[in-house]
Amino acid sequence: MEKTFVMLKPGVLQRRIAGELLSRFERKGLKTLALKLLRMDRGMVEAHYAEHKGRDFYEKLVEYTLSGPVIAMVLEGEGAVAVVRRLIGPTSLPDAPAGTIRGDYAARTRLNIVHASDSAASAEREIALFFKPEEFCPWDDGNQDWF
Ligand code: FUP
Repeated sequence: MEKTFVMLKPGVLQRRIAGELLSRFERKGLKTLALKLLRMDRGMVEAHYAEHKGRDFYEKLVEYTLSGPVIAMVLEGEGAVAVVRRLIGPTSLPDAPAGTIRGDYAARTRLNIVHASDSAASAEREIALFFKPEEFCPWDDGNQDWF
């Protein structure tokens, strides 16, 4: 089964909507395999957003990501990378449809409140940046046929 990485950015805890967002992933049937609250340091943020270094929005993006704790998680499901990207909606806020997380909860691209891996390769890299293997908690819910 495919795994993907999701990060709820600082605005989520600040606005007290972590439960609502986690609920969307659970409702869809994605399985939570690892989850933690953490405060990223600059080195970690720079590693995570390395591809954007030098872009005009980069410093503001780093600043926002450092502005409070984030919630990092690994979700599993069939086609999880693409499924989660559809649930969160497109990067550019004016294009994010109602019903997606970004469409429903964010008004500005820079503050789009959630990150999710955009490919299986990014998922692997991002999971390794945020989690040690022993932080995974595999479990059997007994209802796997439903999902
Ligand atoms: P996504 O994978 O959808 O999070 O999008 P990107 O990796 O392209 O962008 C990472 C973050 O940079 C976004 F969440 C917000 C920020 N960003 C901007 O502020 N302006 C842009 O034009 C593009 C991205």
